[in-house]
Parts: sequence; structure tokens; C-alpha cells
Amino acid sequence: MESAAAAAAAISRIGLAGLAVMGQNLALNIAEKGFPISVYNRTASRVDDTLHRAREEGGLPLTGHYDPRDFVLSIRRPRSIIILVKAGSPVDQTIATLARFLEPGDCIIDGGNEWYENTERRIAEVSASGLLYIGMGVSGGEDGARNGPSLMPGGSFQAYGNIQDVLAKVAAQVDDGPCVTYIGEGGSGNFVKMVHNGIEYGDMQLIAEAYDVLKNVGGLSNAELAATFADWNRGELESFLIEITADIFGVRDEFGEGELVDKILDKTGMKGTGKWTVQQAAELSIAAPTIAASLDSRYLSGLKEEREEADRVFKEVGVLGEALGRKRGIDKKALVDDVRQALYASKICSYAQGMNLLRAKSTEKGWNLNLGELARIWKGGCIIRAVFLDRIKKAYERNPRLANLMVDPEFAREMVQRQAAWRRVVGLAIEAGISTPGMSASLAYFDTYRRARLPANLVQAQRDLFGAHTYERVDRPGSFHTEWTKLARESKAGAGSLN
Ligand code: NBP
Repeated sequence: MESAAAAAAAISRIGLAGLAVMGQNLALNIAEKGFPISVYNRTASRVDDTLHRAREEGGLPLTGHYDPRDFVLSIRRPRSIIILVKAGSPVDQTIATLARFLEPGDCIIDGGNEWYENTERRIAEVSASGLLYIGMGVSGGEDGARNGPSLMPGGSFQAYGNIQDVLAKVAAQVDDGPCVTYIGEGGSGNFVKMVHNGIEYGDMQLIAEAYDVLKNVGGLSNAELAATFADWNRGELESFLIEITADIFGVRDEFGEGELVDKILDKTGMKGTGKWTVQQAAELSIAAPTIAASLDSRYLSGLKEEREEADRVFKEVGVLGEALGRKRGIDKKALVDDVRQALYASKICSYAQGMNLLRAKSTEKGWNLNLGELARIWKGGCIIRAVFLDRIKKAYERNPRLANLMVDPEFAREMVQRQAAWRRVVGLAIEAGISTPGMSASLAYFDTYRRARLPANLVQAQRDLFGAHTYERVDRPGSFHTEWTKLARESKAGAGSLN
């Protein structure tokens, strides 16, 4: 009955279809900001839940609809409808359900974690009926959706203009504005969200490694870890992920002794955006070793039973010698300080990789992405929000053509200041048999990128020897090929052996 009245009056400013965790919370956020909203969901009970919450929260301007036609007709034209359903075919099905009632100039905004090419396909499909389309990354989980997410809308600029006022109000607010900006054409909004998630994988892995080293090399207790992360959150590492990590160490287990974190099975789940990021990095020939290491770590974590068996096998053959495990007489305070610095330097490398991936894709697709502006809209609302992002924003403002974040003069200085601590932590972990794939990958990335000469000359020589792939020389132009084997035989015949 609520829906019939709304349909007749067509009063809603915007519509939202898909009322699971994200949709329900974003709808309440939009309503709370004073924009009358119509909501719809395939299963009616979620509409009821949302209406119930809107009433409980003081009568927010939200109308629920059980029929897609009523839902569409209840929205003021040109209509803007956000879809927040499971990515993939549910999005196509939802579009098909709603498109029958939409009119030229109306816009569909998919807020899911969608593969960017699906968005580009849909842009082309709906344009045949005069409909506009936006693929919008939404980050911040349930809490972000309800209280202010980071929003990454890409696609129709005209459609963005129609909802700019709504997005600016519902997004998280930081010192330099709302955490939303028009990202670019096509599927750029989804692509940027995907890389955001890849960077998030990297951040979480680096934090987990810091925890591993502090706990298993330094012997820190959960209480000490909670205090350490809380302290780090007051400095250069201040961020949502560091803050929640501090909180996690303080939560007691309700079923037994100790803290809950120790009772959690060490198997990390994933939904695919990290894998897509690594696949895209490979497609575009962009090195993203820290993000790739975080993905590999999730895969290896999944092999719980195999790891338990390997633990048994290697213990039996005596791998756990004196050198491995906790160090005796370690200076905890010094270790904590070193790990903080290693984490910060590793994080710079990881963001450099994500940003370079975004730039490469932007060049390929002509998206004209503004990297500084992307860093700005990630400062609030999203999972990777951090004080540090303001520094990244400024680095790209100083030099929009910056080849790599690491060579920004400020970041370069910070990395050099931290490199001794960084090397100590990675070295200590290697010696103790504690794997730090993210920190090690970041350090190797730094050490590879900063060297004017690499051993790639030898690889080129090998390629030329077995495949006649040719090589260039450092001292003259052109492409060269050498009869390596023949010359090597000749020189061997005339030379003595090494002894
Ligand atoms: P889910 O990804 O769990 O999807 C559930 C929603 O999809 C329900 O509304 C469900 O309707 C609807 N749906 C499905 Br499943 N199949 C459908 C179909 N064939 N036709 C119509 N509707 C269908 O919801 P979520 O966790 O709220 O996430 C929504 C999107 O936001 C996803 O793309 C997700 O990746 C992304 N995201 C999630 C988070 C997060 O923290 N959860 C964060 C950022 C982005 P029903 O009620 O009728 O089954």
C-alpha cells in the first residue's frame, strides 16, 4: 500500500534494488541524508526488514516496493537506480527486471564488485534503449555503506551529474571533501575498486606478517600486540586496518581461556578481486609482487591439512633446529620499532604497485585517471583509509607524471630512513624461519627498481643463446646476435678450468 501511494506520486529522488548487507545500509544512509528513496528486493522479506529499520531509525523517507513496476514508477525522472546485488548474472537479471519499465535518460548504477568488462558490456547493451549506466565501486563494508563509504563511480558522466548531490552527501567526508569523484568512462569505477581491493589484500598481509614476527620472533603477548598496534595507530601508520587489528587482539574468547584471535582457523577466504588485480597486473606487464604475495599467501593458507602434514614431515626430519623460532634475549622495544618501519616502507611499495597498475590501465583505455584524486577519495570511508593516503595525494599533486611513488622525494627519503630496520626485520624473519612474503617482496621490489644495473644482461644472453632472440648493447645502438655456443667452445679449448 505504501508502494501504490509512492508510485502514484513518483516522489522518490532515487531508487535502490538489492537489500542485502550493502544495499540495505546504503539505502538507509541515503534516506538519512534527506533524499527520499524507493527500495526493492527480489525476496520480499528484505524489503520488510529495510522498512522496519527505516521506521526504527526515526521514520526515514524510505518506501518499500514488492513489484518492480511500482518501484520504477515511484522514482522521479530522470530515474537513478542503484543496484546492489551479487555480481555477475544477478546484475543482468536485475537489469532485465527493471529495464522494461525504464525510459530513455534513466540510469542504472551498479554498486557491486563487478568485473569491469561486464560493466562495459552492459553500458553498450542498455544504451540501445537510451539508458545510461554507471559502474560504481563502493567500499567500506556494512559500516561504510551506512555511515559514509568511499564511492568510485565510472561510466556515464551525464548520469553522474544527475546523482552527484546524493553521492556527495552519502559518501564519507574528509578534510578535503567527500570521498567520491567521477572516476572516468566505461568500467573505470569497477577497475579502480578492484585495485583498491588488491591494495587492501597487500595491507592485510603486511599487517599479518608484522604480527607473525612480533609474536613468533619477539614473543609478544596479545596484550602487548594490542598496545603496539594501538600505539602505531597514533603515528604514520594510522589507518582503519591498524586500528581494527589493535581491537582484535583485545577480544576474549567467549568459549574458553585467552583471546579469540588464537582460536580462529588460519585459512583466509577471498571473493576474487585480489585475483583479478594480479591477473590484470600480469596482462599489463606491471610488477605487483606485494599484492601477488598476499594472494599466494591466501592460497597457501587454504592448504591447512597439507601444511599440518608438512609440519609433521619436516619436524620428523629435524628442520626445527636451534636457528629457528623465537629468538632468545630479543629487545622487544627495538623489534617493535623495526617492524613498524618495515611495515611502513613495505606499504609504500605496495601502493606504488597498485598506482602503477591503475596508470597502465588508464593509458590503455584512455580513462585519464587522476591518481592523486583517487588517493584522496580513499582517505575516508573505505577499508584502506589511512593518514598516509594524504601523502600519496600530495605526491601526485607535486608531480602527476611521477613514474613510481617510491621516487617521490618525500617517499624516497622515508624509505631510505627505514631501510636498515626493514632489512633487519626481513633478515631476522628469514633466519627464524618465519615467512614474510609481502615484506620480502616489497623489499625486493625496492631493491630491483632502485638499481641502475640488474642481472638481466645474463638472461638476455641466455635467451639469445638458445633462441636467437637478440640483445642490445650498453655501448652502441642496434640489435645483436652472437654464436654463443661456438665461441664458448672455442674459448674453452684455449682456457684452463677454475679450481
Ligand atoms: P550479496 O553479494 O550477498 O548479494 C545478495 C543480494 O543479491 C540479495 O539482495 C539477493 O536477493 C540478490 N540476488 C541474488 Br544473490 N541473485 C539475484 C538474482 N538472480 N536476481 C535478483 N537479485 C539477486 O550482497 P552484499 O554483500 O550486500 O553485496 C552486494 C554487492 O556489493 C556485491 O557485489 C558485493 O561484492 C559488493 N560489496 C560487498 C561488500 C560487503 O562488505 N559485503 C563490500 C563492498 C562491496 P535475494 O534477497 O532475493 O536473495
